[in-house]
Amino acid sequence: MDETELLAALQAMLRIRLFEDRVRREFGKGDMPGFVHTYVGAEAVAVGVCAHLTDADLITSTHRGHGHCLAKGVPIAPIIAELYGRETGLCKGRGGSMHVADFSKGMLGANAIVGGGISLAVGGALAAQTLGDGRVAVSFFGDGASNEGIFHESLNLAAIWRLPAIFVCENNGWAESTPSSYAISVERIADRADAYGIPGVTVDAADVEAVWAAAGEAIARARRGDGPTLLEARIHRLGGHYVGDPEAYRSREERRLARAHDPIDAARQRLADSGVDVASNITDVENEVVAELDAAFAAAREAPWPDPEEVERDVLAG
Ligand SMILES: Cc1ncc(C[n+]2csc(CCOP(=O)(O)OP(=O)(O)O)c2C)c(N)n1
Repeated sequence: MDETELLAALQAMLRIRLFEDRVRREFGKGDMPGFVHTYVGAEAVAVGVCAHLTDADLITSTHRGHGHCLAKGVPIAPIIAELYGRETGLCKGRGGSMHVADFSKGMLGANAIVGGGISLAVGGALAAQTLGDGRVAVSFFGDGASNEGIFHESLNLAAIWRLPAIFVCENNGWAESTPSSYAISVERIADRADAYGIPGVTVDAADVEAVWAAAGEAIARARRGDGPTLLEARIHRLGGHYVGDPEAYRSREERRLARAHDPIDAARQRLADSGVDVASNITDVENEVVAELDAAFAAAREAPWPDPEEVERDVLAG
C-alpha cells in the first residue's frame, strides 16, 4: 500500500467513523426506531477489503452493516433515511439499520440473523462462477457467527466448488456479552479453514495495510479461479455491542487497552511517520462528510413515511 492508497483508506475509515459517531448521538434523541449496532473500531476491515472490489462484486453483511455499505460506495443520505424508516430510504424504509442493502453497489444486505449472510455470499459466488464474469463475493460476519452451522456448510460448499468467495470473520472477541475465549473451540478462527482445505489467514485489524494486503491476496486468488479463503480480522472492540450497551460484562481496563488499537489513529500515525501532513489532507474530507450528514439527517426527519396501504410491498419472508 503506498501513501496515496493509505491516505485514501484513512479518509474512507474517517467517513465511517464520523457517520457512526453521529448516528450514535442522533439515536440518543429517541426518534430513530429499532436497534443500532455501529462499526466503530472495525473500519479497517470493510475499507481494507472493499478497496479491492468494484460495484459489480458482491458483499454480504451483518447486523453491523453501515460500515460495509459506506466502504462499498453506498451514499450516506439513503442509509440515514432507512434508519428512520422513511420511503426515501435504501429499502424504502422497510428494513431499518439491520437490513440496509443496495444491489446497485453489490451490497446484498445487512442481516439481523447472525450468520445469515454467509450462505448468500456462496450463492453470489456460484452465480459469478456460473456466468464466468470474474466477480467475487465477500461475506463479512462475526466471531459468534463462526460457531453457526451455516458457516461450516458454506465453507465446505465453497471449497468443493472452488467458488470465488472470501469469508471475512470480524473477530472482535465478543458475541454480545459472550467472550470468544469461552465460546470458540480454537484460538485462531482462521484455523477452521484447515477443515475445509482452504487457506486461513489471521490479521490485526488495527492495521489497515495488513487487512488490505491479506484481502488483496485472497481476492486475487478467488478471481484466478483458485477458490475461497477464510480471512480472520482481529478487532479490538472499541464500543458496546449496541448503542446504549452499558458493557457491564467487560472490564474498564480491557476497554482502555482496546482504545490503544484504534485503526484510524494507527493509519494517521503511519502517514505522519512518513512525513505526510495528515491534518491538511483530511480536513476537507471531514468537513464534507459532516455537511453530508447534516443534510442527510435533516432530510430524513422530514421525509415521508411509507404508505401503510403498501407496507407489505417488496417485503419477502424466507
Ligand atoms: C441466529 C441468531 N442467533 C442469535 C441472535 C442474537 N444476536 C444478535 S447479535 C449477536 C452476537 C453476534 O456476535 P458476532 O457474530 O461475534 O458479531 P458482533 O456483534 O460481535 O459483531 C447475537 C447472539 C441473532 N440475531 N441471530
